[in-house]
Amino acid sequence: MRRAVCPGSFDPITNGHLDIIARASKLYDVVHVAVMINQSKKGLFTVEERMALIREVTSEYSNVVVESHHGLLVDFCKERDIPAIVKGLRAVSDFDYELQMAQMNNGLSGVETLFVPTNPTYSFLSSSLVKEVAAWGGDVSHLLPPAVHRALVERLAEK
Ligand code: COD
Repeated sequence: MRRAVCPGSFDPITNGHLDIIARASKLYDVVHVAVMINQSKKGLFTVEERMALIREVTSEYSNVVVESHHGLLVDFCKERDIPAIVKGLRAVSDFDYELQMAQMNNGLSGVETLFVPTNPTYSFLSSSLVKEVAAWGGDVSHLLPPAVHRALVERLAEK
């Protein structure tokens, strides 16, 4: 079984994330989507809500498994015998930090990181920008799966 992980905060999952997960699902037998828990960063959605949204929008990909992890990504990989991390690269600005993480993770455990160039339609897209624009009433419906857009609008209305 060829396994890979797509890690992230996914607060919430965007069309950019989904594009990378869908492409990874064609390359690997099993793709683990890992919602990494960062207790010092309070998200707009709880980890359970993020996982439920990811499950909903990836339901058509039968080889995608959604999980969460508190701790190092390399430990998540070791526990599941995952040799590869798949990351999307949006722009040169992503590269510096992504390269540092890839080298650190490889040095810690030998896990490899594979970079997939983002679909140009989503090269400017991040969860934080989407939340900021939506919070000010901007239309982000074309940047999110419909279920995620609904959840975002509802969550912002509660605030
Ligand atoms: N197009 C393509 N890909 C995208 C897009 C887009 N528009 N947006 C995001 N992505 C991809 C990128 O590969 C990105 O890395 C990934 O999706 C996740 O994005 P986010 O924003 O949800 O998550 P981040 O950047 O906050 O995730 C960082 C991690 C949680 C992966 C990282 O901090 C981590 O591995 N933490 C675990 C603790 C650990 O092991 N630390 C040591 C690291 S060396």
